[in-house]
Amino acid sequence: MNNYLTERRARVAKAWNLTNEIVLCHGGELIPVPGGADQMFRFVPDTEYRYLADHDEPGCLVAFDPQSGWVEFRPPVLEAERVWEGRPPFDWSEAIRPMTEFDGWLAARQTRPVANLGARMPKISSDDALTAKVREALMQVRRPKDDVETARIRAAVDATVAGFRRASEYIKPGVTERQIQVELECEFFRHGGDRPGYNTIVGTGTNAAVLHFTPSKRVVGEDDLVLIDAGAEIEGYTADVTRTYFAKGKPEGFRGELYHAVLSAQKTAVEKCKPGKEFRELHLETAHDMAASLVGLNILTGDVDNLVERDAHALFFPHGLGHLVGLGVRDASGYLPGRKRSTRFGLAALRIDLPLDVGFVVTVEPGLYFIPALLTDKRRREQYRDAINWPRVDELLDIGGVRIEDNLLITPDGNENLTVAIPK
Ligand SMILES: [Mn+2]
Repeated sequence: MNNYLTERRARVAKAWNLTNEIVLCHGGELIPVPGGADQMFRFVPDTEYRYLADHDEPGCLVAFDPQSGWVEFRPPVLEAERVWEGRPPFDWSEAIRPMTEFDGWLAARQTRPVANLGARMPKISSDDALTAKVREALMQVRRPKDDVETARIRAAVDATVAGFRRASEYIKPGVTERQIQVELECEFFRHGGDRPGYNTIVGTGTNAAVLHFTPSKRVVGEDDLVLIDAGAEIEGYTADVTRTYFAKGKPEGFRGELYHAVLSAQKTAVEKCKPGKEFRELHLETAHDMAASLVGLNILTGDVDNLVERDAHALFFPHGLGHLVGLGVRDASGYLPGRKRSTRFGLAALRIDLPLDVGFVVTVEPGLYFIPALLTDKRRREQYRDAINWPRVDELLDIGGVRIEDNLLITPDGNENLTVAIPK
Protein backbone atom coordinates (compact mmCIF):
# COMPACT_ATOMS: atom_id res chain seq x y z
CA MET A 1 0.00 0.00 0.00
CA ASN A 2 1.36 3.40 -0.96
CA ASN A 3 2.12 5.71 1.96
CA TYR A 4 -0.06 8.49 0.68
CA LEU A 5 -3.04 6.13 0.44
CA THR A 6 -2.46 4.89 3.99
CA GLU A 7 -2.37 8.48 5.21
CA ARG A 8 -5.40 9.46 3.13
CA ARG A 9 -7.44 6.55 4.48
CA ALA A 10 -6.36 7.37 8.03
CA ARG A 11 -7.65 10.95 7.61
CA VAL A 12 -10.94 9.61 6.27
CA ALA A 13 -11.35 7.05 9.08
CA LYS A 14 -10.70 9.76 11.66
CA ALA A 15 -13.32 12.02 10.10
CA TRP A 16 -15.87 9.19 10.01
CA ASN A 17 -15.25 8.34 13.67
CA LEU A 18 -17.21 5.08 13.39
CA THR A 19 -17.33 2.30 16.01
CA ASN A 20 -19.58 -0.44 14.66
CA GLU A 21 -20.76 0.69 11.21
CA ILE A 22 -19.30 -0.63 7.96
CA VAL A 23 -18.48 1.38 4.84
CA LEU A 24 -18.46 -0.12 1.34
CA CYS A 25 -17.26 1.97 -1.59
CA HIS A 26 -17.64 0.44 -5.05
CA GLY A 27 -15.82 1.87 -8.07
CA GLY A 28 -18.45 0.85 -10.63
CA GLU A 29 -18.57 -1.67 -13.50
CA LEU A 30 -17.66 -1.56 -17.18
CA ILE A 31 -20.63 -0.64 -19.38
CA PRO A 32 -20.86 -2.38 -22.77
CA VAL A 33 -21.69 -0.33 -25.84
CA PRO A 34 -25.14 -1.48 -27.00
CA GLY A 35 -24.95 -3.74 -30.06
CA GLY A 36 -22.14 -5.96 -28.89
CA ALA A 37 -18.93 -6.08 -30.93
CA ASP A 38 -16.88 -6.42 -27.72
CA GLN A 39 -16.77 -2.64 -27.27
CA MET A 40 -16.98 -1.02 -23.84
CA PHE A 41 -17.44 2.62 -22.85
CA ARG A 42 -14.28 4.03 -21.31
CA PHE A 43 -14.31 3.12 -17.63
CA VAL A 44 -14.18 6.07 -15.25
CA PRO A 45 -14.21 4.98 -11.61
CA ASP A 46 -16.49 6.71 -9.14
CA THR A 47 -14.46 9.57 -7.65
CA GLU A 48 -15.08 8.46 -4.05
CA TYR A 49 -13.58 5.11 -4.95
CA ARG A 50 -10.73 6.64 -6.92
CA TYR A 51 -9.84 8.79 -3.93
CA LEU A 52 -9.66 5.80 -1.58
CA ALA A 53 -8.02 3.26 -3.93
CA ASP A 54 -6.35 5.43 -6.58
CA HIS A 55 -6.56 3.20 -9.63
CA ASP A 56 -9.00 2.87 -12.48
CA GLU A 57 -9.68 -0.87 -12.72
CA PRO A 58 -13.39 -1.67 -13.00
CA GLY A 59 -15.43 -3.89 -10.67
CA CYS A 60 -13.48 -3.30 -7.43
CA LEU A 61 -14.56 -2.19 -3.98
CA VAL A 62 -12.98 -0.83 -0.83
CA ALA A 63 -14.44 -1.91 2.49
CA PHE A 64 -13.85 -0.33 5.89
CA ASP A 65 -14.59 -1.83 9.28
CA PRO A 66 -13.52 0.44 12.17
CA GLN A 67 -12.61 -2.72 14.12
CA SER A 68 -10.50 -4.46 11.47
CA GLY A 69 -9.50 -1.62 9.12
CA TRP A 70 -9.44 -1.27 5.33
CA VAL A 71 -9.52 -4.01 2.73
CA GLU A 72 -9.91 -3.87 -1.02
CA PHE A 73 -11.68 -6.57 -3.05
CA ARG A 74 -10.79 -7.03 -6.71
CA PRO A 75 -11.98 -9.43 -9.38
CA PRO A 76 -9.16 -11.78 -10.41
CA VAL A 77 -7.59 -10.97 -13.78
CA LEU A 78 -8.84 -13.56 -16.30
CA GLU A 79 -6.68 -15.26 -18.88
CA ALA A 80 -8.79 -13.68 -21.66
CA GLU A 81 -8.11 -10.22 -20.20
CA ARG A 82 -4.39 -10.96 -20.17
CA VAL A 83 -4.57 -12.15 -23.77
CA TRP A 84 -6.80 -9.39 -25.20
CA GLU A 85 -6.01 -6.39 -23.02
CA GLY A 86 -2.60 -7.17 -21.57
CA ARG A 87 -3.80 -6.71 -18.00
CA PRO A 88 -1.04 -7.78 -15.63
CA PRO A 89 -1.72 -10.66 -13.22
CA PHE A 90 -2.33 -9.53 -9.70
CA ASP A 91 -0.46 -10.12 -6.41
CA TRP A 92 -2.88 -10.71 -3.57
CA SER A 93 -2.00 -9.42 -0.10
CA GLU A 94 -3.62 -8.79 3.29
CA ALA A 95 -4.92 -5.45 2.02
CA ILE A 96 -6.11 -6.67 -1.41
CA ARG A 97 -8.31 -9.77 -1.54
CA PRO A 98 -10.11 -11.61 -4.36
CA MET A 99 -13.74 -10.52 -4.83
CA THR A 100 -14.83 -14.12 -4.11
CA GLU A 101 -13.98 -13.49 -0.43
CA PHE A 102 -16.24 -10.44 -0.15
CA ASP A 103 -19.48 -12.34 0.64
CA GLY A 104 -17.76 -14.08 3.54
CA TRP A 105 -16.31 -10.81 4.82
CA LEU A 106 -19.76 -9.20 4.80
CA ALA A 107 -21.54 -12.27 6.29
CA ALA A 108 -19.19 -12.10 9.27
CA ARG A 109 -20.58 -8.58 9.90
CA GLN A 110 -24.21 -9.15 8.99
CA THR A 111 -25.82 -7.42 11.98
CA ARG A 112 -24.01 -4.13 11.46
CA PRO A 113 -25.25 -0.98 9.66
CA VAL A 114 -23.78 -0.48 6.17
CA ALA A 115 -22.98 2.74 4.31
CA ASN A 116 -22.71 2.38 0.52
CA LEU A 117 -20.46 5.00 -1.05
CA GLY A 118 -19.30 5.11 -4.67
CA ALA A 119 -21.42 3.14 -7.10
CA ARG A 120 -24.68 1.80 -5.67
CA MET A 121 -24.56 -1.94 -4.81
CA PRO A 122 -28.18 -3.01 -5.44
CA LYS A 123 -27.91 -6.40 -3.69
CA ILE A 124 -26.62 -4.91 -0.43
CA SER A 125 -29.07 -3.34 1.98
CA SER A 126 -27.55 -0.11 3.24
CA ASP A 127 -28.59 2.68 5.58
CA ASP A 128 -29.36 5.86 3.60
CA ALA A 129 -28.91 8.23 6.54
CA LEU A 130 -25.57 6.65 7.45
CA THR A 131 -24.49 6.75 3.80
CA ALA A 132 -25.30 10.47 3.59
CA LYS A 133 -23.35 11.13 6.80
CA VAL A 134 -20.17 9.30 5.77
CA ARG A 135 -20.41 10.75 2.25
CA GLU A 136 -20.49 14.29 3.61
CA ALA A 137 -17.53 13.61 5.92
CA LEU A 138 -15.54 12.10 3.03
CA MET A 139 -16.38 15.11 0.86
CA GLN A 140 -14.98 17.42 3.53
CA VAL A 141 -11.74 15.43 3.74
CA ARG A 142 -11.43 15.41 -0.07
CA ARG A 143 -11.78 19.17 -0.52
CA PRO A 144 -8.31 20.26 0.63
CA LYS A 145 -5.98 18.58 -1.86
CA ASP A 146 -3.09 16.51 -0.50
CA ASP A 147 0.44 16.72 -1.97
CA VAL A 148 -0.05 13.87 -4.43
CA GLU A 149 -3.23 15.47 -5.74
CA THR A 150 -1.71 18.93 -6.02
CA ALA A 151 1.28 17.54 -7.95
CA ARG A 152 -1.04 15.82 -10.42
CA ILE A 153 -3.17 18.94 -10.84
CA ARG A 154 0.00 20.94 -11.56
CA ALA A 155 1.08 18.38 -14.16
CA ALA A 156 -2.39 18.52 -15.73
CA VAL A 157 -2.16 22.32 -15.77
CA ASP A 158 1.25 22.20 -17.53
CA ALA A 159 -0.17 20.03 -20.33
CA THR A 160 -3.21 22.32 -20.51
CA VAL A 161 -1.01 25.41 -20.81
CA ALA A 162 0.77 23.82 -23.79
CA GLY A 163 -2.55 23.03 -25.48
CA PHE A 164 -3.93 26.54 -25.09
CA ARG A 165 -0.65 28.05 -26.27
CA ARG A 166 -0.88 26.02 -29.48
CA ALA A 167 -4.59 26.78 -29.97
CA SER A 168 -4.06 30.52 -29.55
CA GLU A 169 -1.35 30.48 -32.24
CA TYR A 170 -3.44 28.35 -34.56
CA ILE A 171 -6.73 30.27 -34.46
CA LYS A 172 -7.35 32.41 -37.53
CA PRO A 173 -10.22 33.01 -39.93
CA GLY A 174 -10.78 29.88 -42.04
CA VAL A 175 -9.86 27.12 -39.57
CA THR A 176 -12.61 24.93 -38.11
CA GLU A 177 -13.62 24.28 -34.51
CA ARG A 178 -12.64 20.65 -35.01
CA GLN A 179 -9.17 21.58 -36.26
CA ILE A 180 -8.68 23.81 -33.22
CA GLN A 181 -9.72 20.93 -30.96
CA VAL A 182 -7.25 18.56 -32.65
CA GLU A 183 -4.34 21.01 -32.24
CA LEU A 184 -5.23 21.65 -28.60
CA GLU A 185 -5.69 18.01 -27.59
CA CYS A 186 -2.60 16.91 -29.51
CA GLU A 187 -0.51 19.20 -27.30
CA PHE A 188 -2.25 17.85 -24.19
CA PHE A 189 -1.05 14.36 -25.17
CA ARG A 190 2.44 15.55 -26.17
CA HIS A 191 2.86 17.07 -22.72
CA GLY A 192 1.91 13.99 -20.72
CA GLY A 193 -1.87 14.24 -20.72
CA ASP A 194 -3.69 10.90 -20.48
CA ARG A 195 -6.79 12.36 -22.17
CA PRO A 196 -8.93 15.49 -22.04
CA GLY A 197 -10.52 15.63 -18.56
CA TYR A 198 -13.96 16.31 -20.08
CA ASN A 199 -15.38 16.88 -23.55
CA THR A 200 -13.46 19.77 -25.07
CA ILE A 201 -15.62 22.80 -25.85
CA VAL A 202 -14.75 24.93 -28.90
CA GLY A 203 -17.43 27.40 -29.96
CA THR A 204 -16.94 30.04 -32.63
CA GLY A 205 -19.31 32.88 -33.45
CA THR A 206 -22.86 32.07 -32.31
CA ASN A 207 -21.65 28.65 -31.07
CA ALA A 208 -19.69 30.47 -28.34
CA ALA A 209 -23.08 31.17 -26.73
CA VAL A 210 -23.76 27.44 -26.25
CA LEU A 211 -22.30 26.77 -22.82
CA HIS A 212 -21.10 23.20 -23.56
CA PHE A 213 -20.65 23.27 -27.34
CA THR A 214 -19.21 20.21 -29.10
CA PRO A 215 -16.66 21.31 -31.74
CA SER A 216 -18.13 21.20 -35.26
CA LYS A 217 -16.96 21.80 -38.82
CA ARG A 218 -17.89 25.47 -38.48
CA VAL A 219 -15.22 27.75 -39.91
CA VAL A 220 -13.92 30.71 -37.89
CA GLY A 221 -15.19 33.93 -39.48
CA GLU A 222 -13.34 37.28 -39.70
CA ASP A 223 -14.99 38.87 -36.64
CA ASP A 224 -15.67 35.74 -34.59
CA LEU A 225 -15.06 35.13 -30.94
CA VAL A 226 -13.61 31.67 -30.31
CA LEU A 227 -14.40 30.17 -26.92
CA ILE A 228 -12.35 27.18 -25.73
CA ASP A 229 -13.12 25.37 -22.46
CA ALA A 230 -10.83 22.37 -21.98
CA GLY A 231 -8.34 20.65 -19.70
CA ALA A 232 -5.81 17.84 -19.84
CA GLU A 233 -6.17 14.96 -17.38
CA ILE A 234 -3.23 13.17 -15.75
CA GLU A 235 -3.69 10.17 -13.41
CA GLY A 236 -7.34 11.03 -12.82
CA TYR A 237 -6.74 14.75 -12.18
CA THR A 238 -7.82 17.45 -14.59
CA ALA A 239 -7.48 21.17 -15.16
CA ASP A 240 -10.53 23.14 -16.36
CA VAL A 241 -9.64 26.30 -18.25
CA THR A 242 -11.54 28.66 -20.53
CA ARG A 243 -10.15 31.33 -22.80
CA THR A 244 -11.97 33.36 -25.42
CA TYR A 245 -9.93 34.40 -28.46
CA PHE A 246 -10.53 36.73 -31.36
CA ALA A 247 -10.30 35.46 -34.94
CA LYS A 248 -8.07 38.38 -35.88
CA GLY A 249 -6.06 38.29 -32.66
CA LYS A 250 -7.06 41.46 -30.83
CA PRO A 251 -10.27 42.42 -29.00
CA GLU A 252 -12.16 44.94 -31.14
CA GLY A 253 -15.48 46.79 -31.13
CA PHE A 254 -18.41 45.61 -29.05
CA ARG A 255 -16.93 42.11 -28.71
CA GLY A 256 -13.83 43.72 -27.22
CA GLU A 257 -15.94 45.68 -24.72
CA LEU A 258 -17.78 42.52 -23.75
CA TYR A 259 -14.44 40.74 -23.34
CA HIS A 260 -13.04 43.43 -21.07
CA ALA A 261 -16.21 43.42 -18.95
CA VAL A 262 -15.79 39.68 -18.29
CA LEU A 263 -12.01 39.96 -17.81
CA SER A 264 -12.37 42.75 -15.28
CA ALA A 265 -15.05 40.84 -13.30
CA GLN A 266 -12.91 37.68 -13.45
CA LYS A 267 -9.78 39.42 -12.16
CA THR A 268 -11.73 41.05 -9.32
CA ALA A 269 -13.25 37.69 -8.33
CA VAL A 270 -9.85 35.96 -8.45
CA GLU A 271 -8.37 38.55 -6.10
CA LYS A 272 -11.12 37.90 -3.56
CA CYS A 273 -10.56 34.13 -3.35
CA LYS A 274 -9.08 33.36 0.05
CA PRO A 275 -9.82 31.17 3.08
CA GLY A 276 -13.23 31.98 4.57
CA LYS A 277 -14.64 33.63 1.47
CA GLU A 278 -18.21 32.42 0.90
CA PHE A 279 -18.47 31.36 -2.73
CA ARG A 280 -22.16 32.27 -2.96
CA GLU A 281 -21.32 35.85 -1.94
CA LEU A 282 -18.50 35.95 -4.46
CA HIS A 283 -20.89 34.81 -7.17
CA LEU A 284 -23.35 37.57 -6.29
CA GLU A 285 -20.60 40.21 -6.12
CA THR A 286 -19.44 39.12 -9.57
CA ALA A 287 -23.03 39.22 -10.81
CA HIS A 288 -23.12 42.81 -9.54
CA ASP A 289 -19.96 43.70 -11.50
CA MET A 290 -21.38 42.07 -14.62
CA ALA A 291 -24.72 43.88 -14.25
CA ALA A 292 -22.87 47.21 -13.86
CA SER A 293 -20.93 46.48 -17.08
CA LEU A 294 -24.13 45.56 -18.90
CA VAL A 295 -25.63 48.89 -17.84
CA GLY A 296 -22.48 50.60 -19.17
CA LEU A 297 -22.89 48.72 -22.45
CA ASN A 298 -26.51 49.95 -22.70
CA ILE A 299 -27.90 46.43 -22.49
CA LEU A 300 -29.42 46.63 -19.00
CA THR A 301 -31.10 49.74 -17.64
CA GLY A 302 -31.86 50.64 -14.03
CA ASP A 303 -30.39 50.32 -10.55
CA VAL A 304 -27.66 47.66 -10.45
CA ASP A 305 -28.63 46.19 -7.04
CA ASN A 306 -32.20 45.91 -8.19
CA LEU A 307 -31.20 44.30 -11.49
CA VAL A 308 -29.21 41.63 -9.65
CA GLU A 309 -32.06 41.00 -7.18
CA ARG A 310 -34.36 40.47 -10.15
CA ASP A 311 -31.77 38.17 -11.84
CA ALA A 312 -31.75 40.35 -14.98
CA HIS A 313 -27.96 39.77 -15.30
CA ALA A 314 -28.56 36.01 -15.33
CA LEU A 315 -30.07 36.17 -18.82
CA PHE A 316 -26.51 36.96 -19.93
CA PHE A 317 -24.62 35.10 -17.13
CA PRO A 318 -26.79 32.03 -16.58
CA HIS A 319 -24.28 29.76 -14.81
CA GLY A 320 -22.46 29.67 -11.49
CA LEU A 321 -19.12 31.42 -10.97
CA GLY A 322 -17.24 28.15 -10.50
CA HIS A 323 -16.77 24.83 -8.75
CA LEU A 324 -14.05 22.70 -7.19
CA VAL A 325 -11.83 20.86 -9.64
CA GLY A 326 -9.11 18.21 -9.61
CA LEU A 327 -10.26 14.61 -9.21
CA GLY A 328 -12.67 15.00 -12.10
CA VAL A 329 -14.11 18.22 -13.36
CA ARG A 330 -16.46 18.74 -10.38
CA ASP A 331 -14.20 17.47 -7.62
CA ALA A 332 -16.03 17.27 -4.26
CA SER A 333 -18.28 20.18 -5.18
CA GLY A 334 -21.64 20.70 -3.49
CA TYR A 335 -23.34 22.60 -0.69
CA LEU A 336 -22.56 22.60 3.01
CA PRO A 337 -25.08 20.53 5.01
CA GLY A 338 -28.26 22.50 5.62
CA ARG A 339 -27.77 24.76 2.61
CA LYS A 340 -30.34 24.31 -0.12
CA ARG A 341 -30.09 25.09 -3.80
CA SER A 342 -31.89 28.36 -4.50
CA THR A 343 -34.81 28.40 -6.93
CA ARG A 344 -33.75 31.91 -8.09
CA PHE A 345 -32.77 31.90 -11.76
CA GLY A 346 -29.54 33.73 -10.94
CA LEU A 347 -28.48 31.26 -8.21
CA ALA A 348 -29.98 27.91 -9.16
CA ALA A 349 -26.94 26.94 -11.26
CA LEU A 350 -24.44 27.55 -8.46
CA ARG A 351 -22.43 24.32 -8.08
CA ILE A 352 -20.86 25.08 -4.72
CA ASP A 353 -22.17 26.89 -1.67
CA LEU A 354 -19.41 26.82 0.93
CA PRO A 355 -16.60 28.96 2.30
CA LEU A 356 -13.25 28.50 0.51
CA ASP A 357 -10.45 26.98 2.58
CA VAL A 358 -6.72 26.31 2.34
CA GLY A 359 -5.89 23.55 -0.17
CA PHE A 360 -9.13 23.81 -2.16
CA VAL A 361 -8.73 24.10 -5.93
CA VAL A 362 -11.55 26.16 -7.38
CA THR A 363 -12.47 27.50 -10.80
CA VAL A 364 -13.44 31.13 -11.31
CA GLU A 365 -15.27 31.41 -14.61
CA PRO A 366 -17.63 34.29 -15.22
CA GLY A 367 -19.12 34.63 -18.69
CA LEU A 368 -21.45 36.88 -20.68
CA TYR A 369 -23.39 35.42 -23.59
CA PHE A 370 -26.15 36.25 -26.04
CA ILE A 371 -28.16 33.04 -25.86
CA PRO A 372 -31.16 33.03 -28.21
CA ALA A 373 -32.94 30.34 -26.12
CA LEU A 374 -33.09 32.81 -23.21
CA LEU A 375 -33.23 36.13 -25.04
CA THR A 376 -35.99 35.37 -27.54
CA ASP A 377 -38.30 33.92 -24.89
CA LYS A 378 -41.58 35.91 -24.86
CA ARG A 379 -42.28 35.41 -21.16
CA ARG A 380 -38.83 36.73 -20.20
CA ARG A 381 -39.15 39.67 -22.58
CA GLU A 382 -42.34 40.61 -20.76
CA GLN A 383 -40.86 40.02 -17.30
CA TYR A 384 -37.80 42.18 -18.03
CA ARG A 385 -39.53 44.71 -20.32
CA ASP A 386 -38.19 47.69 -18.34
CA ALA A 387 -34.77 46.22 -17.36
CA ILE A 388 -33.35 45.15 -20.71
CA ASN A 389 -32.79 47.20 -23.84
CA TRP A 390 -34.46 44.66 -26.14
CA PRO A 391 -33.93 46.47 -29.48
CA ARG A 392 -30.20 46.56 -28.66
CA VAL A 393 -30.22 42.87 -27.66
CA ASP A 394 -31.85 42.02 -31.00
CA GLU A 395 -28.87 43.57 -32.80
CA LEU A 396 -26.43 41.45 -30.76
CA LEU A 397 -27.96 37.97 -30.96
CA ASP A 398 -25.21 36.74 -33.30
CA ILE A 399 -22.31 37.85 -31.05
CA GLY A 400 -21.83 34.54 -29.20
CA GLY A 401 -20.25 34.92 -25.80
CA VAL A 402 -17.16 35.30 -23.65
CA ARG A 403 -16.04 33.11 -20.73
CA ILE A 404 -12.70 33.31 -18.92
CA GLU A 405 -11.75 30.62 -16.42
CA ASP A 406 -8.75 30.02 -14.19
CA ASN A 407 -8.00 27.37 -11.55
CA LEU A 408 -6.94 28.67 -8.15
CA LEU A 409 -5.25 26.87 -5.27
CA ILE A 410 -6.41 28.52 -2.04
CA THR A 411 -3.44 29.36 0.21
CA PRO A 412 -3.31 30.74 3.77
CA ASP A 413 -2.84 34.28 2.39
CA GLY A 414 -5.15 34.16 -0.59
CA ASN A 415 -4.63 32.03 -3.65
CA GLU A 416 -2.18 30.85 -6.27
CA ASN A 417 -3.54 31.14 -9.80
CA LEU A 418 -2.37 27.80 -11.23
CA THR A 419 -3.37 28.67 -14.81
CA VAL A 420 -1.95 32.18 -14.91
CA ALA A 421 0.56 31.10 -17.60
CA ILE A 422 -2.25 31.00 -20.16
CA PRO A 423 -2.50 34.61 -21.40
CA LYS A 424 -5.89 36.31 -21.22
MN1 LIG B 1 -15.40 24.90 -15.17
